[in-house]
Amino acid sequence: MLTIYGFPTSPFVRKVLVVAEEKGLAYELVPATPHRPTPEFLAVSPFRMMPAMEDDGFALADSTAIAMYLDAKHPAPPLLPADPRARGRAMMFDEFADTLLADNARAIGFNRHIGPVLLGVEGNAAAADAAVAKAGPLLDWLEEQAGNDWLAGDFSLADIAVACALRTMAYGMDVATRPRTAAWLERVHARQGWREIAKREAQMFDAAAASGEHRAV
Ligand SMILES: N[C@@H](CCC(=O)N[C@@H](CS)C(=O)NCC(=O)O)C(=O)O
Repeated sequence: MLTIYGFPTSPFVRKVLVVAEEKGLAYELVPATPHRPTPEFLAVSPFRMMPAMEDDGFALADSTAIAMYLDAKHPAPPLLPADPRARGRAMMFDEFADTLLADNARAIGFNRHIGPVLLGVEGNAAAADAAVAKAGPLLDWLEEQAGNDWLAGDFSLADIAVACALRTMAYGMDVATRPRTAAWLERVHARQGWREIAKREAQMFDAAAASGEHRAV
């Protein structure tokens, strides 16, 4: 049985959850936070980061590593295009999402919404504003890349990773102001797997914010 540890407001956890949904996998999501780690979480997350997973005794951390593991174990539908150029681009988008985009997304989403509402900590408005300024050119580049279909050939890890980083950014700003990006995001958001995770994320966010359960940061 596949167990995924983390909280879906993280772009990396969300990415793994959407991958699992796209592949139609049965899995259990165990809410976990690196700030109040349980022994079970520490046992599978050597770097104290989310996401981490355990699958029939096999533990793995890092969203891209987990995505690649799941893709190798459950090849259909494929997460990566077969065409060499499209595959290279898919991995480039995944890296772009996980580094440049996610760094700014977290600064924006956390300081403007997730921190104050979910964790009860005051957001750093200046840090969020600085991240918005840095995100501008990244979003301009994404707008140039977005066409009438998916980012790298067929629907792939590229679309999942970038949309997941943008979802975190969207907690603190409108990410759909550029027309081609907005249309592409709508296509991603219409997919069944995305809808399932978005619904669960909203429920978990609201429940955690209401209970104060995660306020130990
Ligand atoms: N490269 C990792 C990044 C994971 C990561 O940075 N996760 C954050 C949450 S969004 C985390 O667990 N941070 C805990 C910490 O920095 O203490 C991945 O793709 O999974």
